[in-house]
Amino acid sequence: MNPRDITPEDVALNRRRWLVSALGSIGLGGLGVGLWYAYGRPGSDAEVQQHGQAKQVPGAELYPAPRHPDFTTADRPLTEPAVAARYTNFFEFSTGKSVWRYVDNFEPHPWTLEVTGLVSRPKVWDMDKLVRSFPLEERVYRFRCVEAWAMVVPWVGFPLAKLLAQAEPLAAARYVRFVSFDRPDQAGHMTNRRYPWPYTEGLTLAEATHPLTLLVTGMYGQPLLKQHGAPVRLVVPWKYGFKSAKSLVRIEVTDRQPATFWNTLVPHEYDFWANVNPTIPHPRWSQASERLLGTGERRPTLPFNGYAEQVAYLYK
Ligand SMILES: Nc1nc2c(c(=O)[nH]1)N[C@H]1C(S)=C(S)[C@@H](COP(=O)(O)O)O[C@H]1N2
Ligand SMILES: [Mo]
Repeated sequence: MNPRDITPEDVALNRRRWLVSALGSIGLGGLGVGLWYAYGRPGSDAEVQQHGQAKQVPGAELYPAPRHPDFTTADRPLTEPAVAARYTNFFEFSTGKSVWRYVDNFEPHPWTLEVTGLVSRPKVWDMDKLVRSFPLEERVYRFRCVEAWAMVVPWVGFPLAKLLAQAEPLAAARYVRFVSFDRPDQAGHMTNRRYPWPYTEGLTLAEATHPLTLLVTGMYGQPLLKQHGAPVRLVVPWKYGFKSAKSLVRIEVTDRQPATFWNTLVPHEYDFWANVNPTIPHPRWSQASERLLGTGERRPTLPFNGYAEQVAYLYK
C-alpha cells in the first residue's frame, strides 16, 4: 500500500465533508440561479411579450385598427408596450406583477362571451363573430391603478354600449355584472379556492353604456396579450383599474348592485364606485399623486382620471 493512501480517519472525513458541502453549495447555487431564472429576472422586452401571445387569435388581421382622433393624451406620452406587459395585475395567475411568467398554460382560444340577464336578446358570442360584428377602433386613454401607478395605452376595441344595445336591456335593468374566466387548471393562483373566484366587477347601466366605456380586444395595434386579459376585457378609464375586468366570459344585466371580487374581500379598500379621486386617500396611502410606469415620474392625480368633463354628470 502506498503510504500516501493512508489517511487519518478524521482528515478523510473532513475532506469528504468539504466535498459534500462544496457540492451542496454548487447545487444550492444552481438552484438559486434556476429560481432566479424562473422568477427573479426582469425578462427581455421580447420575452414578456412572447409569453403573452396566444397561439391563435381570431381576427388577427383586424389589427392595427384606425385611431379615433378624439381620444388622445397630449399631457403625457404613451407607455412603452413592454413596460406595460411586464407589470400587470392579474390575480388569477399571481399576486405579483410578473404575470407574464405564469400565463403559458392559459388558452384564450376558443372563447365565448355571454350577454345575459335582464335583456330581451341574450346571446353567446364567439370571439371570432364578436370582433367582426363591431368595428374596432383605437383610443388612447390614461389608465390609473388604485395602487397609484398609471400608464397611457392605445386600447383597441369598441364601446360596450354597442354590445348592450344589441342585447336590448329590459326596463328593470340597473346594473351590469362582469365575470372573468374560472380555470384553475390554466391559472395557477386560482387553485387557491379561499378567494371568491371567478373575478367579478360591476357598473351601473349608465356607467356601462357611457361612450368612454370600452370592450377591449387589443392594445398597441395588436391583439391583447394574455397578461393584459386576452381575448376580451373591460376598460373604464375614469375608474381605478380593478374595475376593468380581464378575460371576460359573461356580461350580466341585473336590477341590483352586484357583489364584486375585491369589494367582497376588502370592502374598505375597494369601493364599488371607485372613481379616480385625488382627495380621497386609500386607507394605506395618499391618492393625491401617481407614478408613471416606465419613467417613474410623479404626476398629480386628476379627478375622474382626467375625464371629469365627460363623466361627472353621472354622479350629480
Ligand atoms: N380578471 C381580472 N381582471 C383584472 C384584475 C385581476 O386580477 N383579474 N386586476 C385588475 C387591476 S387591479 C388592474 S390595475 C388592471 C390592470 O390591467 P393591466 O394589467 O392590463 O395593466 O386589471 C384589472 N382587471
Ligand atoms: Mo389595480
